[in-house]
Amino acid sequence: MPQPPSPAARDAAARAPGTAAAHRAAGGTATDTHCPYCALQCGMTLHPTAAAGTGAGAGHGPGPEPAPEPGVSVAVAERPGFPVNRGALCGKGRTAPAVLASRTRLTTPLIRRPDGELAPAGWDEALDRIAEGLARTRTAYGPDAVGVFGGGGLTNEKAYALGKFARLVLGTSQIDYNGRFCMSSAAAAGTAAFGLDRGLPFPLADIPRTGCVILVGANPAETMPPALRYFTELRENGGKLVVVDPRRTRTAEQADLHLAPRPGTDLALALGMLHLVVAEGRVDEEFVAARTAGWPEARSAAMAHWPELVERITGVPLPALREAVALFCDAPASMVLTARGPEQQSKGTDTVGAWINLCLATGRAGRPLSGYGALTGQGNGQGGREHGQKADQLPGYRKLTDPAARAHVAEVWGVSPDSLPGPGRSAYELLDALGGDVRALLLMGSNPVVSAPRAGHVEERIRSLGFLAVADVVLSDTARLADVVLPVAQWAEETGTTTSLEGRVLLRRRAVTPPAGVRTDLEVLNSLAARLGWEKGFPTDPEEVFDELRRASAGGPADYSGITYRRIADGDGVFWPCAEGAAAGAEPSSRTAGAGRTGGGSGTPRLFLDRFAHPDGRARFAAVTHRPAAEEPDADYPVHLTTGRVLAQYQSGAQTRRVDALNTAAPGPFVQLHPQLAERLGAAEGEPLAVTSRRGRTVAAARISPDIRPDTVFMPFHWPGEGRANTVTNPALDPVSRMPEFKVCAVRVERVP
Ligand SMILES: Nc1nc2c(c(=O)[nH]1)N[C@H]1C(S)=C(S)[C@@H](COP(=O)(O)OP(=O)(O)OC[C@H]3O[C@@H](n4cnc5c(=O)[nH]c(N)nc54)[C@H](O)[C@@H]3O)O[C@H]1N2
Ligand SMILES: Nc1nc2c(c(=O)[nH]1)N[C@H]1C(S)=C(S)[C@@H](COP(=O)(O)OP(=O)(O)OC[C@H]3O[C@@H](n4cnc5c(=O)[nH]c(N)nc54)[C@H](O)[C@@H]3O)O[C@H]1N2
Ligand SMILES: [Mo]
Repeated sequence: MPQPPSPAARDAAARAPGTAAAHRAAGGTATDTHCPYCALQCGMTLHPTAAAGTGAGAGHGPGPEPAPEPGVSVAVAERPGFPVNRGALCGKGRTAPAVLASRTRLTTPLIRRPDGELAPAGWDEALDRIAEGLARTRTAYGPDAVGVFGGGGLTNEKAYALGKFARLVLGTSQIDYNGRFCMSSAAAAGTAAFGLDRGLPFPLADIPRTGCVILVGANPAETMPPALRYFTELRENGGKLVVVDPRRTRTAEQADLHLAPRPGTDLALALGMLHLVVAEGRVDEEFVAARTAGWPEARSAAMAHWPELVERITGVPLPALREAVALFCDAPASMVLTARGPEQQSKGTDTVGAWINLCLATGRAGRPLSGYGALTGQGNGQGGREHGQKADQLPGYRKLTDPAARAHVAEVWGVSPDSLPGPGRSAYELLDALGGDVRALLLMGSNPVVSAPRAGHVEERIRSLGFLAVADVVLSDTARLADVVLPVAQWAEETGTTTSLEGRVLLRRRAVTPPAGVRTDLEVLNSLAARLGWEKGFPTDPEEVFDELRRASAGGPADYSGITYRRIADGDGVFWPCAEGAAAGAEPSSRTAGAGRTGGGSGTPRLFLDRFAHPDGRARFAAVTHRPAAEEPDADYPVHLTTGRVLAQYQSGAQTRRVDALNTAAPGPFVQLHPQLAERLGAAEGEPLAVTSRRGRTVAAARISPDIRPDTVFMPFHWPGEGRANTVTNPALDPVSRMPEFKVCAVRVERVP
């Protein structure tokens, strides 16, 4: 029987203008794919619209909503068959096609002219300029004078190619990415405890079936709305939801118990709960003896955290702490899930370690329907941290310092292991070094002028670069500062894989032809590599890149070798690890899918049920003790500032601030503050407030609400300019993960005269 063409082959065909496939891709058929935004990677179906000029009528398929904006060539429709979101989508996902429209897009390369303006240029001239800029810097100052900055929204193929480009073509160690701001503390703690970092070691579908979930510093009602249903179903099934957040969020409103600690005190809170677990005789001694190591040290560290002391540090009343322990321990199975609240702290790794300790001590890990998980953030936040754009990493989640890993990957790349550089700086440290010993930067998939901590300083460092090249889909706030800007294709315009927060590897399919003048990131890397002497090794066909990634990842912790485009094209994705040879078998029972084992049909949905991934199969406790935030309130800066997200905007806003419907829902920055604090300041709703820290001053409208602690203000970080939250945030780094302390610093809040 003839084989159907692979998705990438169909893609290649679709590229040739005038072919039937091109016609179909441009306007003939519906395409099942995934959302461009968060790590949930909701399934959606894209329908061509009349705006594409293809003649496809509006009544095509199930009613797309909302009405597409002018110039938009596809509309989003529900895809109920995809199990993760079962058709549900948030407003960002529904309006994502607006960012495809050429009126919001970059459609030509831009080069900075001698008069200082960015002006349209041809592709060859732009690519030549970048190759020259990078090569000149390398020749004059050495390879480490050239930096590369990537993003967790890039597909696996792009993240892999970018890491390879940095190490091989540029020979630089100076590469890191925005996932350092996102996932690094949970990843570091998960790796230390379990020997493997996959955000969720079980599918979301397990949540409604467990008995109790403690959701720490996570606001899925706004950050992953289609996933909220899993928590609602948990409660409908009689399970309990505990939310730990200094704010009473839309998520906290759903909880059976809401604990509102002072920002930056989760470590004490988790240790206080563990103290109570020991004091109340709730330790699962059998589990601890059989499946863990390091309990005596962790136990004595926790015992130093008396409940009364914890109450004083966190501001959480002791009875509420006791109730949380009871809910967690009385349930037959329970989970702790963290997101950025406890992780984006200068002690995020220890904090996550303490929450994992709670799971291990009570036997709530490595068992069905129990465990610790982190809710990964970006579209490819999981895969983006596995395949080599991180400063210390090679593909397959291998360590750059491990000689065996270097030898394996060097062989796949056809180079000598000695030619691979060592680990480089972490994201903030790299940004901080710009204009110093890192003089040129290639940036792909991030907008640090808005999203980096102490952003005023970062912006100044970026401006001081000798050379900056940015590849983006829009003229982002950072792209505006570049010497050369390249307009690239995005999600619906190209095929690629992402790995969702569940560790599910998914195929995002090309549904439309990119605007004329736009190329893919893979094409950009291919052309730059060729100009810098690497004619081979940087294919532009995503499936070819993925096949190489499979080989590079084979045998590594994140083993993708058994996953193929064909295999994920028509199903619901495959959970890694999935080694070659495991491809054809039936799905293993959840009992037998152990730590390092690989699954059959759908890969390995559940990890650690037999053993953890350390060589001895045991999980490790973390012997951690509480310490204060890097900056505590004082007389000059008496209020805590914490930061985060709102429903209708995404990250630096580069994409969502270009969508009318989303700007109507969330038009600009604000300062959320308690009525008591507002009264003390004499502040009225909507009036501008200045928020000042040791790093700078930002101004945004007062939003007075009883849903926040009186000693804390909250700002979303989605906007540049006067209301940029990151002007004031503290770049204090976690010593292990190098994660900045986005979630707590000390500020002064004042009315603006
Ligand atoms: N709408 C929208 N959705 C998104 C994104 C977006 O930008 N917009 N971004 C995506 C990405 S990359 C990510 S990483 C995720 C993030 O998803 P979340 O982690 O859910 O989002 P945040 O708003 O950053 O933080 C969650 C909560 O932490 C609380 N918090 C603040 N300080 C503390 C603290 O010290 N301790 C505790 N326990 N809680 C604290 C905040 O009040 C906030 O409600 O969202 C993803 N989804
Ligand atoms: N104060 C504060 N700051 C924070 C956080 C916080 O909670 N508080 N959270 C942090 C977290 S968790 C994160 S993840 C970061 C995120 O912050 P950023 O890294 O700035 O994230 P985005 O805004 O998603 O930037 C992605 C950029 O890549 C572009 N892009 C999209 N698709 C593609 C593509 O396929 N190719 C290329 N070349 N470009 C593309 C987009 O247009 C956009 O300009 O912010 C961090 N900053
Ligand atoms: Mo993130």
